[in-house]
Amino acid sequence: DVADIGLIGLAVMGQNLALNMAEKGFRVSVYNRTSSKTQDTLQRYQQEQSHFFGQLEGFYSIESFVRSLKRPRKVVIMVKAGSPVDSTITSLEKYLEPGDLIIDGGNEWYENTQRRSEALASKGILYMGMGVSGGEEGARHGPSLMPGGPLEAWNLMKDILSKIAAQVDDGPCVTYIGPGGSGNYVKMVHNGIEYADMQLIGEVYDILRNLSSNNTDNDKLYEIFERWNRGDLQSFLIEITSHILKVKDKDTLLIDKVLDQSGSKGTGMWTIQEAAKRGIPVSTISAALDARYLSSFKDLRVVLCNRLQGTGHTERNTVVSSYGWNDREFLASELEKALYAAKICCYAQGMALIQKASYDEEWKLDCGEIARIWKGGCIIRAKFLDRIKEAYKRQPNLRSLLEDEHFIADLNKCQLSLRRVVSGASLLGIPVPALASALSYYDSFRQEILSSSQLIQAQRDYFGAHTYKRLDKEGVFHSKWL
Ligand code: NBP
Repeated sequence: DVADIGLIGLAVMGQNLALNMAEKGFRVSVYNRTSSKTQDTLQRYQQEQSHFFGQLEGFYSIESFVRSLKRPRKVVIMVKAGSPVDSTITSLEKYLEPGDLIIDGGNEWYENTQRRSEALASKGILYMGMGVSGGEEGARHGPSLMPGGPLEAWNLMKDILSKIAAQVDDGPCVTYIGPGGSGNYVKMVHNGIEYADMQLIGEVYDILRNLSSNNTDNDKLYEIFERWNRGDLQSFLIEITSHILKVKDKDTLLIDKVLDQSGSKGTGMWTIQEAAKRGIPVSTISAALDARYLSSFKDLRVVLCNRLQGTGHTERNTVVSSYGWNDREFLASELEKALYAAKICCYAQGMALIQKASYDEEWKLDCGEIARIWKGGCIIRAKFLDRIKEAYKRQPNLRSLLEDEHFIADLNKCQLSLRRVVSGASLLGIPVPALASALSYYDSFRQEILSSSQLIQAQRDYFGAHTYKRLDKEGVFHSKWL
């Protein structure tokens, strides 16, 4: 019983996280249901261990794996979310003792974590649900970690997690998120924001691609993303886009040969379901998820592309010249500002959902700290997150990022560009569902009176006697509208 920590599940994430722990000086025991993955992990360990400060040992039975751990035992599970986590817990718990701790690092539905946590608490076993972001690279060299569960469990894990997480200027990308399934919840919303961020970048790329008049323009698109990556949009997703746009396949860009269907694994869908359940508008995240679904209807798109009309050639030239988009420098700067404004709206939606869940579930989450731990390691890491952190520092009870004075100034600077990009793209027939939804989100919050909502409430009262309230006097009213 000498190992500091055990890890079960040696697929992409688990294997890399185990090596990360061994590198940072911990004695790690590993186990996987299929033994070949344990052997693969040990082989990688042999190859990479020369600069490791800790050690890694493989086990082929759960019992010997558990026996190898120091008390209180700490076991990280990195298996597929859902029933594999339940069966792993069942095979583990008979060897554990009160005070031991299990941490599930998968993309788990937060209520599953709460159910497991309650069941294990009755046996004195601590349980955490921890979001891990950053994919394979992050897991190996420093992910963003979002652990939720009992504070006592966090105190046991704090040292290890702080060392294996990504490190940024203001500390490691890990913090105690909060009780219950809050760690999984925050990771879920992180992924929802990631969907929207990717879709927004995809849409501005679509406009640039569409308006590239020749191969030379096209081959140089990466330069625009490289430039953006030195400004306010600096982020991992913009950076990888510039890398993607450099890769050639024979005489064309490889991206032009990629099948135009984007998949999803479920966390985006959960975010939308959760937002709908809690009554929080997340229209940009929703538009991003819909865009992925729509992309899968390839056969229908192939048929309809010749049947549904768009903009003619002459009109197209008129739009391009009237928007000044013949000038690629100007176009790039318009898109940069539009993307920045839309990004603020998209993060405002995600943070609003986290705040609502925190309120409903009494988690007391710290949104500024959450933004901070997303600054490194994870897929949405970006300079921009510092501004979100600062916004919550200025005003911890901010109702919306749109209410922060710095974001108000940014939005006021960029909103016209967003308007021109959305309207120009619409006139050109380029789909921009996420940019358009961000603009509508912005414009809706800008209205003192939402006339559409007045009409909807009147209609509801008309056909269903649902009643309405008035702006000019107190009370509840029902009218004969006919
Ligand atoms: P997968 O999600 O592909 O799961 C594979 C692992 O689950 C293997 O170790 C497999 O064991 C084990 N497993 C399965 Br499947 N059923 C099992 C069962 N009934 N009992 C015990 N073990 C079982 O691995 P991953 O991509 O490394 O992801 C792990 C977790 O991390 C997931 O929840 C994922 O959503 C999350 N995550 C993934 C990423 C990413 O970039 N991949 C990023 C962030 C979070 P076997 O070898 O015996 O089949």
